[in-house]
Amino acid sequence: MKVFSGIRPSGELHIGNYLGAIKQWVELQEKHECVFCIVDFHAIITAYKPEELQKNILELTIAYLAAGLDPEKCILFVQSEVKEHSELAWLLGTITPLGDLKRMIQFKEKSKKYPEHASAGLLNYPLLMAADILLYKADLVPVGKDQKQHIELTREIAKRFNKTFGDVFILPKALLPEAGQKIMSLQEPKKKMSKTDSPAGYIGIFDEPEKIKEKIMTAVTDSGKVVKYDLERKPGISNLLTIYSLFSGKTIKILEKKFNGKGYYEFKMGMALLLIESLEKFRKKRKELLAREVYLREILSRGKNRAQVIAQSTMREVKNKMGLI
Ligand code: AQP
Repeated sequence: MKVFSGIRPSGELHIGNYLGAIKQWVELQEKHECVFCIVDFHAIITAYKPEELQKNILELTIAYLAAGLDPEKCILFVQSEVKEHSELAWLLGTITPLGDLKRMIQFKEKSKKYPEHASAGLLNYPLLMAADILLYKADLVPVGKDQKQHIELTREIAKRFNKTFGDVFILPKALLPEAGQKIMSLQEPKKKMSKTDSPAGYIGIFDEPEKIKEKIMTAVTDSGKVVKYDLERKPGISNLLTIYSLFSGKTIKILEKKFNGKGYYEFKMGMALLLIESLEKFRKKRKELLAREVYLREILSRGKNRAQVIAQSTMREVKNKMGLI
């Protein structure tokens, strides 16, 4: 199977990105042809600082490697370095009804949250995402739940293209993890954990031990005392239980038993220790990689060359079918 996915270099990678996306990528690279991208063209849709973008790209490269991606087993590259992504996005825009883009939940949410950035770019971003995926003829797209609707739209666009111009594209499927597909904010447990929100709401995969502890101890919970999974009445504790379960490999039922009669303080202390320990290898690897910029740039350059070969070949087929060559 062919696999494609990407993350925006728009801030620190958090445990939601890790549990929802990267953890699956690391497993998939063992068995499938994987292409993983740093989607910088997507990062400039919302507010960003141009002087920080290159640093964020390198930081995300480090995060990919520290979390376990292996450049010998997958292709890693930066989206804007392969121009076929934006070229195909334009072509796909010509066959996509405006209404399909306007009904995307992310467009509605992000244009409400950042009215000053309700740009054509924000509206059109699912077209660029469709191009990212379709260029590599991916069968599977491992993502968190928030991206599911965009993958469904990508399928529709691919279907429409194939029907109008002849078969070129594979119809991709979203691959969501069984648990952890939507990790919630530590401060607002009814909202998804997001890297552009306040840092108290997320745990960065490279956060230092004191920070991890502080964020978990101040995570919003309900006024009760019982450590029990109940999404309706205890969204905060339920979110913490999900995270605890995924990092420890223990089921939520077992954790409820373990903390039966012990209260939130003990539960949170246990969770802080677990996360400090689980994320230690990421912090260690990051420190090593920070001193190896040439090596990182080499990986991205090799990835770009490999990605370009695939992207150019698909674009030739697309242009041929559309009468552009
Ligand atoms: N809270 C989450 N739980 C599970 N999966 C998540 N993902 C994001 N947040 C969660 C998944 O991580 C991948 C990368 O997402 P992205 O950075 O490209 O865009 P995003 O969805 O917009 O991520 P953020 O963290 O919320 O960033 P900002 O604040 O920049 O918007 C995707 O597979 C996503 O599903």
